[in-house]
Amino acid sequence: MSQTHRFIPSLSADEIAAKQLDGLQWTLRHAYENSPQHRAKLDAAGVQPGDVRSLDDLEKLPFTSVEDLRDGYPLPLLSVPEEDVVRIHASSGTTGKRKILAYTQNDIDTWKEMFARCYELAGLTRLDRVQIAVGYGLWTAGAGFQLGCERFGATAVPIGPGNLEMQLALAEDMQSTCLCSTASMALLMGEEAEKRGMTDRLALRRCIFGAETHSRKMREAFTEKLGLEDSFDIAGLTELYGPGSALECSAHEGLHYWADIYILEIIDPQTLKPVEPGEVGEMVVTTLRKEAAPLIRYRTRDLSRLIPGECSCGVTLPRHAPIIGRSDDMIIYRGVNIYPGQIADVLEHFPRLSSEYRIFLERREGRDNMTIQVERKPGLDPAGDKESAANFGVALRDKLLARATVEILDPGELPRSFAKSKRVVDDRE
Ligand code: DLL
Repeated sequence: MSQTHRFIPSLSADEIAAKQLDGLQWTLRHAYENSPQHRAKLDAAGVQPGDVRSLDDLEKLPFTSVEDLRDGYPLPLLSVPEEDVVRIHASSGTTGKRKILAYTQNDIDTWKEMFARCYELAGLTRLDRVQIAVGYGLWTAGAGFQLGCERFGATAVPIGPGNLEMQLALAEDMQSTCLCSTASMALLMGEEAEKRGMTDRLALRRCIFGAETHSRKMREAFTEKLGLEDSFDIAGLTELYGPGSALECSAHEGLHYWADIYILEIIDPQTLKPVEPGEVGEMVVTTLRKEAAPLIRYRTRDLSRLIPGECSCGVTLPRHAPIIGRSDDMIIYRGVNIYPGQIADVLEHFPRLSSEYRIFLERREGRDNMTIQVERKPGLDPAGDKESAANFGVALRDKLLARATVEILDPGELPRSFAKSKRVVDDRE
C-alpha cells in the first residue's frame, strides 16, 4: 500500500541502518570534540568515537541520565559555541527540577520536519485549521505544534491551554478541524462542549493528543463529546526536541517513530541490557543529528515496547507501542509495585464509571493506606454506587494484589487539568 508522502520518507531497513550508523558516528565525534561533559563520560567508559564501527557497538556506549542533565544545569550537554544557540526550552517539570535544553537553528529545523511528518501521518491537508491548545513558552509543546503546522502548511489557530470559553468560541467560529492538546485538555473541552450542547456546531474531526498517558476510555469519551472521526497519540520529550518524536497512524497499531533522526533502544532497567524484541522496557534514545545538546543513550524512564513487523498503513518507519508510564511513576504500596495506569486498566471494565481517577496514599498508625477516587458517569443513579465500589475494589485487589478503599464521586468532581493530569497524591512521610 504505497503512498506518496511529502514529508515522511520511505526508507528500507538497510537505508535506515546506514543513516543510523552515519548519524551515530557523527554524534560521537561532535559530542566528544565539543562537550566537556560528553567527553568526560566517554573517557570514563574507555570509549573513543572511532571505536564505533557498527550499530552493534552502540551497546559499548555509556548511558546518559537525567542526573547528567542536572549536573550540566542550566545548559547541559552543550556541544556548540553559545553564539550558535538560538533558543532554549524546558520540560514541564512534573518530576523534579526543570530540564533545560538548548537548540541551534538546525535543531529547530529538524524538529520542524519531524513535526510536519506527524501532521501528514494524521491525514491532515493544508486546508485543515489546527487549534493548538497546549502551553506556549518555556514548554516545547506550543512551539512544536506551531512550527510543524506552519512547515506542513495548514492554518494554526494558536490559543494555548485552558480558557474553555475562548477555545469553544474559536473552534466554532473558525470551524477548526483538528485539536492539538493533552488528553486531559481534550476531555475537558469535550465535557464543556457537551454541557453547552455545542458538539454539533463544531467542525473538529481529528485530535492529536499527547504529553501524558491516556486510557481507551478517556479517548472514547473525548472522541464522542467532540464529535471526532479519529484521534492520534503523539509522543515527545524536551530532551529529544519536544513533541513529535512519534505519532500513531490511522491503523492504530502503535506509533511510528523517526528512526532516521534518532535510535530507540528498549532496555531492561535492572540489567541495562536490551529486552527481547517486543518486550516492555525503558526507552533509551540516541540522536543522529542533534547539535546543541546531542543525546547518547539517554534513559528517558518511559516504558514501552517495540512493535515488530510492517504496519498495514504502508509507512516503513518502525513503531513503538503507546507509552504505558514512567518508571518513576511506580508506587510501592505495602510491598507491591503499582503503576497508575493499572488503575485505568481496571476502570475499562466498569461502564458505570468514567475515565478519571485519583490515588491517595497516606500512612495511618504505621500502615500505608490507599484510597482510589473515581467518578460515576453522568446521568446514572447514585444508588448503584455502593455495589460499583465493592466490585471495583475486588477487581483492583485481583489486579494489583493490594487492597484499596474506593470512593465514588459525582461526575466532574475530580480535578481536571488543562495540561498533564496529576493522578497520584502521596502523603506518606
Ligand atoms: O510532554 C512534550 C509533548 C508535548 C509531547 C505535547 C506530546 C504532546 P516533557 O514536558 O519534556 O515534554 O515531558 C516528556 O511526557 O518523557 C513522557 O513521560 C510523557 N509523554 C509525552 N508524550 C506522551 C504520550 C512533553 N504520548 C514526558 N504518552 C515523556 C504518554 C507521554 N506519555
